[in-house]
Amino acid sequence: MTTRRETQTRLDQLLKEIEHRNPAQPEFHQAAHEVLETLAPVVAARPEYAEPGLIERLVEPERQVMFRVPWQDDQGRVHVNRGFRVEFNSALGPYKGGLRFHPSVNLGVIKFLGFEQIFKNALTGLGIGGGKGGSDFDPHGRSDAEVMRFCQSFMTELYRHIGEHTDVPAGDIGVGGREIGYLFGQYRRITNRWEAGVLTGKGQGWGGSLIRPEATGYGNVLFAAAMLRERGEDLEGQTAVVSGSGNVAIYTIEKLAALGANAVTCSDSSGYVVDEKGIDLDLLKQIKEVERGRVDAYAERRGSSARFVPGGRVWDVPADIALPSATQNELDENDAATLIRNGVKAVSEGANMPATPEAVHLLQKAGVAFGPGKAANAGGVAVSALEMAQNHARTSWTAARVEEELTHIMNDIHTTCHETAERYDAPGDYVTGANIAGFERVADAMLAQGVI
Ligand code: NDP
Ligand code: 2IT
Repeated sequence: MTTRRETQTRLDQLLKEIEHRNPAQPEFHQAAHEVLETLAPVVAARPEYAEPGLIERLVEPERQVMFRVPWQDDQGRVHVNRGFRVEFNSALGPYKGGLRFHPSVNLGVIKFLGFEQIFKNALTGLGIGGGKGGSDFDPHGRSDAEVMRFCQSFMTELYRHIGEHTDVPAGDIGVGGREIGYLFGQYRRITNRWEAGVLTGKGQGWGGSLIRPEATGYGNVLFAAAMLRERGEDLEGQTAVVSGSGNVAIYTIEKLAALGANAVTCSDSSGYVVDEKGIDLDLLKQIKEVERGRVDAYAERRGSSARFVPGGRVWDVPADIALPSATQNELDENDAATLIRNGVKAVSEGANMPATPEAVHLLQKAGVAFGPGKAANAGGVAVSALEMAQNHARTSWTAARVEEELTHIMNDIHTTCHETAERYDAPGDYVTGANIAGFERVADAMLAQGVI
């Protein structure tokens, strides 16, 4: 029998090969490290997982598509962006995962997100594989017409790679209801099909699921609540710091308030707002969802309880719980030390990989409950899969039904991660629990389906 130490040596060797074979993709290396450094206990315990080639197949996308996206701005100038879709793993179902439009997007970023998505989607217990896509297009400051032309050009290539049984994109940073609408319209025009299940996050009048916009933020708060419950606490009366002010952050703040907690911050790439009375959600939604403005406008209009801190990070504000909901690597070791010094009890990742590996280790060492993104933010993709189910049945469920399903799914994910961590001698370590539980489900399906 192979020992854990021998197995870890083999995984470390594989990590070196991954770095060598995928140069200049630091985010992908980071995501692969974070998973592979927790798998030794399960690979050592179950010989079938040590089968040559299994993990090597898991870290290699099934297919990667890169394409040119030319479009014209309102002055008639031509711009050329780069489009991506990484179809990582379809052992459990059609590739499923969002599209990100942000200037920082490159192949390594999309691969990190696609790799995370495999395990996240497995944890939901639903039949969805892992994929991700996007573009280095920056929607900030672009008119609706420019965004529409970009989306149409993007879909003019993407349509040939996706489909309700093949690959089902959704939103992520820079892609919300407006963009999904333009993308869906172009897909329908090119294919001449009403194929509702080809994209999720659609508008509610034309195939979108109720609670999909809320699902990621709501789900993350439910996951944080489950971690606190495990320690005999709840959210009532807790102060929370939330980063970001987009889809995930807004509905995180909404659910915190519904469960009796108070979010006192939000942010964007210009800086953060701290509001000692708690974030006024109607004002934030008006500025971000309607006006597409910046968070300093919130502080200007809110009055004396709020101030804007240019360039700063929300983690400096004392709080009981922290919910990073903006982007990768936004919470580093220094931020973790500040949170710990201020007595934080739980950190739950609404964004994908927002905490650096050093921050995660520090938080766990200090006994802070830490919910990794692939478990904590799985509510979004889970409700996307419920949207696919509704589309397939040509029906739509009530908000109450979708929210009840979401609550079950988040509680199940929490229990699965918690129990799996205990089974592999890592009690309370949700990172290990999430990675191993997600891995087991995907690896079992891959083994059953042969070497493909
Ligand atoms: P949005 O585009 O709606 O909002 C993103 C927010 O994060 C904005 O406030 C944005 O500020 C800020 N942000 C983005 N990039 C940076 C950066 N490089 N530096 C500082 N701030 C930044 O995206 P979402 O809310 O949908 O996504 C947020 C996170 O949640 C991402 O990590 C995403 O992958 C993850 N996620 C999203 C899901 C979903 O269903 N939407 C599901 C699961 C995870 P600014 O406008 O200034 O750029
Ligand atoms: O990171 C994610 O899980 C998402 N952006 C949502 C993906 C989806 O298909 O709903």
